[in-house]
This record gives sequence, structure tokens and C-alpha cells, in this order.
Amino acid sequence: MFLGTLAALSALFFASLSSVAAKDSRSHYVAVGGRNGDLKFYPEYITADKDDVVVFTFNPKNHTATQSTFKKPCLPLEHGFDSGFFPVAIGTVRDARPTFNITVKDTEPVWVYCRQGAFTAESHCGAGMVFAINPGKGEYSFKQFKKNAVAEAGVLASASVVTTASASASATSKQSTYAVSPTTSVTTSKTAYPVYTNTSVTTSNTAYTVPTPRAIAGRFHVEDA
Ligand SMILES: *[C@@H]1O[C@H](CO)[C@@H](O)[C@H](O)[C@H]1NC(C)=O
Ligand SMILES: *[C@@H]1O[C@H](CO)[C@@H](O)[C@H](O)[C@H]1NC(C)=O
Ligand SMILES: *[C@@H]1O[C@H](CO)[C@@H](O)[C@H](O)[C@H]1NC(C)=O
Ligand SMILES: [Cu+2]
Repeated sequence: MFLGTLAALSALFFASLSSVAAKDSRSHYVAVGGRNGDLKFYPEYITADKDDVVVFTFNPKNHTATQSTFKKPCLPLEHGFDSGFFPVAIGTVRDARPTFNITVKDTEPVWVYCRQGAFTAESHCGAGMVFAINPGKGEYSFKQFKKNAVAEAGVLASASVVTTASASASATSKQSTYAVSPTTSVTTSKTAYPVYTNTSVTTSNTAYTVPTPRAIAGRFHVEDA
């Protein structure tokens, strides 16, 4: 009788412990850029569970954390998240460095890059400044994503150089053919962060606009284009 009660009690105790553990979401701390200006995310990729929070902390220089796609690592995912630019002076103390948080919605891969210097030879993405949450293996590995990024940035930069050389007007229109204009994204990200119910992440900022539901299809919109 006594032992039975004890067993029941300890079963209860462990049941409640594990239900707490199941609900616990983890925070993953990711540095955007090196403390001395290196063009890299630290770490470069993470494994995260649903409801985990990724805290991007912006190190010196002027970086972004912008969602992209595996196939087009250096172009923004339409309706993806974008921190906007965070200029940080070298020597800024750790506590004063800005953060940008996202909540992981599922265990699908999330691909991220820094869009500083996009369409130029100084592209941070082209220097390999990319990051992934739950990257795949082999063909869809982080390593392959980074390779794609360096290759794509080279193409984007040379396309931009060619058109600038022929006519600056056409350089402008060339850039506008890339689905999402960077300028638009900056404005949007500073005023209201949209939340997407059907993508892998939501941003944790408070002002939300409810977007037209683009669902999973939306996540791959740019990739499919
Ligand atoms: C940060 O980078 C963006 C994009 O290149 C630029 O528009 C902005 O002026 C930069 N901010 C600072 C303070 O350098
Ligand atoms: C991100 O999360 C961290 C840790 O909880 C918090 O200190 C920080 O203020 C958050 N940043 C934003 C922009 O919400
Ligand atoms: C989410 O995306 C899936 C796959 O495209 C779709 O079947 C589902 O209806 C979507 N859900 C919402 C709420 O949009
Ligand atoms: Cu950068």
C-alpha cells in the first residue's frame, strides 16, 4: 500500500518533470559577424526544435540576417524574415549590441544570409556570410549552401557590373527584376515585422501585420521562380 502510493507519486513526479521538459524551448545564440568584423555567422548552422528561439546578436560592421532559399542563397525569400541593417561600431560592448529574434516553427531547413553589399563584389553573402537552421545532409548540406552562395554572389555582382557599364538606367531595372527590392525590405522590417503562420519561423518583434497566407508555397516562391 505504502509502496504503491510511493510508486504512484514518483510516477506523477516524473511525468510532470518530463512534461515541463517537453515544453521548454531553448535559445540559440548566433553572432552575426565576428567581433573584429569577420564576415561570418558564429556558429554557421544550428539544429533547433519547434518553438526554439534564435537570438541573432549583431557584431561590428553593418550586417543583416535575411532569410533566403537553398538555391538562391544571396537573394531574399519573398515574405521571409529580414532583420534590416544593424550598423555597430567596433568596440561596442556586448550588452549594447542589437539583437533580432526569431522563433522556429518546425524542423524544416531555414536558410539565412547577410545582404550587405548585395549585387557588388563586396557582397558579404559572396564572402560566405550565410547561416542555416536545420540544414540537410549531402546535397542540401550547409557546405553546399555556402558554395551556392559564393557562386551566386559572383553572378549577381558581374550581372550588375555589366549593366552599370552599359547604362546606369538599365542597371537599376536589372536589379528590380530580382523579386524583392532590398530597400523595400528594410522599410518593412523597421516598421512592422510580418508573422507567417505557415513558414518555419516567426519573428519575435511586437508589431505584426497579418500577411496574406502564402503558406509553404510562399517559402519556396523565389526558389521556384
Ligand atoms: C548600413 O548599410 C546600408 C546598406 O549598405 C547602408 O544603406 C547604410 O547607410 C549603412 N549604415 C551605416 C551607418 O553605415
Ligand atoms: C531576444 O531575446 C533575448 C533573450 O531572451 C533578449 O535579451 C532580447 O532583448 C531579445 N531581442 C529582441 C529584439 O526582442
Ligand atoms: C500550409 O501549407 C501547406 C502545404 O502547402 C498547406 O497544405 C496548408 O493548407 C497550409 N496551411 C495554412 C494555414 O495556410
Ligand atoms: Cu554582413
